[in-house]
This record gives sequence, structure tokens and C-alpha cells, in this order.
Amino acid sequence: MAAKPLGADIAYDAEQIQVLEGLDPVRRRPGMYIGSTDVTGLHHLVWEIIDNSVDEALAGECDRVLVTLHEDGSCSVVDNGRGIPTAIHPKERRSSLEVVLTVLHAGGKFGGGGYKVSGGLHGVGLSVVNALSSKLQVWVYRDGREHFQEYERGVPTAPVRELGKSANRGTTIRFWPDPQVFPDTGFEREAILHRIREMAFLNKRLMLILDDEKLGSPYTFYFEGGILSFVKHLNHGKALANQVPFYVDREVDSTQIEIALQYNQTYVETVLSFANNIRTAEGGSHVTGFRAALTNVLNRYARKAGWLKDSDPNLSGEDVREGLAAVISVKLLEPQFEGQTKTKLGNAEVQGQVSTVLMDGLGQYLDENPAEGRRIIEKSLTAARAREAARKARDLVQRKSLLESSTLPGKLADCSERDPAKCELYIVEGDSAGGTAKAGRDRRTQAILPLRGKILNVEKARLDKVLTSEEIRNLITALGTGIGERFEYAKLRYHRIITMTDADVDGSHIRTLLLTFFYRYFPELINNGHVYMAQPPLYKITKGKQTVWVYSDVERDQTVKKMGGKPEVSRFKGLGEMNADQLWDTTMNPESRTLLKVEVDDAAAVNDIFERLMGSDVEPRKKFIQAHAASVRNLDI
Ligand code: 0RA
Repeated sequence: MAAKPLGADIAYDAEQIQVLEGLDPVRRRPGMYIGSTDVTGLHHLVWEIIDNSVDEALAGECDRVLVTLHEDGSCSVVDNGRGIPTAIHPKERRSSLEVVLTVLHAGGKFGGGGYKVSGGLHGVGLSVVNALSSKLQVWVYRDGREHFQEYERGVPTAPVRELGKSANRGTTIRFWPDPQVFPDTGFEREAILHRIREMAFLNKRLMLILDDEKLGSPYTFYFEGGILSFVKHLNHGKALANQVPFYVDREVDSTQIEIALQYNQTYVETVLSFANNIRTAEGGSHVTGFRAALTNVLNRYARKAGWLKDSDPNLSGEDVREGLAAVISVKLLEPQFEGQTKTKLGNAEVQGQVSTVLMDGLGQYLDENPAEGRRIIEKSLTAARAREAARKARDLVQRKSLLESSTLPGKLADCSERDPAKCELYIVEGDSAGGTAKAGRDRRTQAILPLRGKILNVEKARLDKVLTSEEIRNLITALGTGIGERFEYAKLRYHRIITMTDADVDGSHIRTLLLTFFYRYFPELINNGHVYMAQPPLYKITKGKQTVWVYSDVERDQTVKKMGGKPEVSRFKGLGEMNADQLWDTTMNPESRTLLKVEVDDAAAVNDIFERLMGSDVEPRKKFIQAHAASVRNLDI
């Protein structure tokens, strides 16, 4: 190392102590800044940097972002934007680059203006990424030069250095997440792929690349069509109602509004909304404006064309959204995020802006594409008739007091406890396993409902058909909540609803059907964390009279070693293999069991998965179920 003037070093050290103190709160309470230190929190570091690069794209200054997952566990993000400013910061009297990377809430951007992802939901700032990385390196290409700085846990190891001339422009940030902060520092390729694909859809003509060094070739995403391509992607593999998708891209009072929609021949609504590239899972003003305008335009069109008579009631919002795949993306200067998870757009003015854009645009589309218009209206009219039929069927069923009665189904072995918070409902595959579970359970708090055979595939049927299934009616009665418009969360009889199925392909399929059913008809139960999957063991290991059940390959190998000799190892096939005591010990005892909580946070991903699982193509489905038995993201509890 070259000798430096002593004075300069002392001044520099003093600054570094300040930096350390500045970022100290982040290292003390990372959860406050990135939500958690699990994989979700870990990925926030990646999103933060990508968001900053995409901001450059939004400013029209960048058209390429490369994310690399390096073999050494670090991640780098390269963009060809303007580069983080490097001039001496007038107030801080050091490089602006260092200020951006070491001062909490310095944001990156000096002064307002422009649409920003990073100002929004995840906008914690690059200094947070830096604070939570054991090492971070940044290269800036700007003003014909290459600049570099390195940090350890947020503290610069030296001042910004000029490495020489360069004709490039842009920023490269490489970071090593700190194992002192994150118990697991492994990035998930699928999660990153999903987000950069989404970013590519949301920012047309921006190229995003993911290079996982463990793999041969990188993934490149680039869409000329933007969210038009997104909607085609959502409908991939589905039969369509309108062949020509609708698309509009307009700016109203400096709000950019982009909407794409296309109907498919399913009964499911998939409307994804975004504000400044952030997924607004709780909706908000843009979604409200979209829904109002869609219902309005289609009713006016149906009446004008005579498909709705004067005496006919209007098509309802639900009718015009059956089979709808749509993406709404707005970009605004000062987005306000509200709601429980801060994913609801609050800006009131956006409602009218979106309405206007959709009314004008869709009105014009229908005039120009009358055949498509006809197909859309026919689909909505069919939905309206089916909804009426479903209402009658439900009333009939409810009048027969099958769903809301106090008479519980005969097959349900209920528990004695009456406080729902203490009660669990085990949904068990097959009468025989049901019998074992009944014998093994804690009858005070655990109820057992055996399901015979395969339950109906609710992806392929409307509610009226779904309600013809006795198994499903039993389940709804046991839950106590009713269904559809009459759903009452407060009447839920069990706070834990646990699917317990065999570990084979059939079992996985039944579990997926059940989870699909909950996802479609009881989303509140999933969102409030009431739905779980039991985790039976994977292997049975026997030696003489001794039997041990294990839950993973690692545990299997350890146990075999511990037992010595040559114990017999067999794959656990079905619940029927165990007697009541064994089932209790391995799978049902709250003291020792593992439950996976079912969580769904991404409608697009879930749709994709359900489509593959429920499609008519059987072979890929089997393979897929085997590979991803838990079709939804799940959490150990
Ligand atoms: C501050 C100001 C400007 C750009 C950036 C930060 C910036 C940050 C990141 C993070 C990753 N890539 C980035 N690219 C740019 C504006 C610069 C200007 O006005 O010239």
C-alpha cells in the first residue's frame, strides 16, 4: 500500500466513524429497513439497486441493466445510466458517491422531478444495501472517467479513487450480503428472474439480463410491447375470447397511464396493477378507475348494439371481469402508497385519469373491432346468466341448509373445544387415513374431515357446479363461513385448516386442488394465515423393532449412520402406512410437528402455476407437481 499523508488519514478516519454511526441503526434493526432478514429481506437489497437503475431508464438515460449472480455469492448490477455523481458534495465535503452510499436517506437523487421506482415502496436507499453487506464495490463511469470505491459493512475502506479514463457511462454495484445479518445469504434465481421479467414488461424497450454464473447462458428480457406483452404472457396457453388485445398508453396531467387487456375463456379474473413499477396488490385509485370505466363502457356498448334490452339489468362488474386478464400500470410524480401493506395507491386524482383513458381507448377499440366487441359482450352475458344460476343453486343449497346449518356433516369428527382460535381442522385424503387420524388426534382441539376421492377441479367450473360436489359442501359446512357473497369470516370455526395428504403424485394433486379451492373461494383464509399443509415424514427407517421417521435426506443419512449396521430405509408412501400413534407423533402433535403455512403474494405467479397444474396436459402436470409439490410459497412455522 502506498504511504499517505498522515493528516489526510486522520481526517478520513474521523469521517468514517461518523459513517459507522450513521448506518448503525440499519445494522441494529435491519427489519425496520428491509422488513425482515429472511430471503424476502435479502432480495430487497437486489430490488433496491435494480430500482435505482430502472429510475435511470425512467429518466430516459439508461436502456440496459445486467444482474449477475456470482459464483462467490455476491450479486452485481450494471447499468448504462448517467452514473452516480462523483463531484465533491458541497455540504458533506466528500464525494457525492460516498454520500449516496453511506448516508441514510440521502436517497440517490438530489432534487425532485421525474418518475421514480426507488422513491416509492422499497425506497430505502443504497446506503441500506451497503450497511447490510460485508463488502460492497461500486464503479462509476462518468465524465470520461472510471471511479471506484469499496466498503465493508457500510464503511469505506478508502476515499473514492479514479481508476483512469473510460468512454463508458453508468454504474456497477457489486455486493456481498452480510452473513452476520442474513442467516441465509443465498439468492433465489427464480425470484430475481420473476422481478426482472416484470420490470421488462413494465418498461418497454428496457433490456434486463440475469446472468447466473452457475448456469451456462444468461436470461434476457426485452419487450417492445410492454404490458401488451405482459397480458399475452398471462394468457399464454389459454383459449381467448378477443384475439386482438386492447392496449392504450397515454399521459394525462403528467400521469403516465398504460393499460392492456384481453379476455380468455376461463372464469378467473387476473388484474395486475402497478404504480411506478411497484405492484399494488391492494389496488387503489387506478384500479377503481379501471373497474368503473370497464363496466361503464361495456354496458353502454352492449345497449347501443342491442345485446342488452331496455328491460335487462346492467352487466355487473363481476360479469365484465370474468376471464379478464389485464395489466394497469401508472407512473406518477408523487405516488402515495397506503393500506395495510402499503401496496394501495392513494392518489385520488388518478381514478378519473385512468377512467378517462380507458373509456376513450376502449370505446375506440370496440368501434374499430366490432367482432371482438361482440365476443367480449357475449362472454359477459354468459357470465351474468351463470351468476344468476349460481345464485339460485346457492339459495337452493342454503335453503336446504346444507351450507349454513348447525348440522355438521356426518363425516366430520369434530373437536370438543368451541373457541375457534384453539381449533384445527385436518382435511385428510381418504376414509382410511381419516380413520387413523381420528384415532390418533387430540380430540379436544383437532377435528378430522376425510375427503373421498378427488375433489372437483374448481379452475374448470363455476360456483354452481362446484356446489354440486358433496365433498365440497361438507368442507364449507365444516368451515362454518358460508361461501361467495354470503361468506362471513367471523363464523370461521377453525383458525388452522390443515391439509394432510399422501406424499405421492395423487396426494399432491389433491392438495393442489384443495389449495386452489381456498385460493379462489376463500382468499381471506389464506391471507389471514389460516391455511396450512401438514408435513408427513419422507422416510421410514427400521432396524429390528426400532422404527424412525425422518423428514429430509440429510436426516435420513444421519439416522442411518447413528443406527449403524444396515437399517432398512423405505420411502414413506402414504398416511395409511402409519398407525394412529405414529401419525400423531410424526405429523399431528403440535409439540413436534412441522406445518407449512400457505402464503400467496403474487397473483401472476400463482396463475401461471395453476394453469400448468390444471391444464389438460397430464404429463407435464405430473412432472411439475412432483418438482413443486408446494405450489405456493410457504414458510416454516
Ligand atoms: C444520484 C443522482 C443521479 C443518478 C443516480 C444517483 C444514480 C444512482 C444509481 C444506482 C444505480 N444506478 C444508478 N444510476 C444513477 C442523477 C445524475 C445526474 O443528474 O447526472
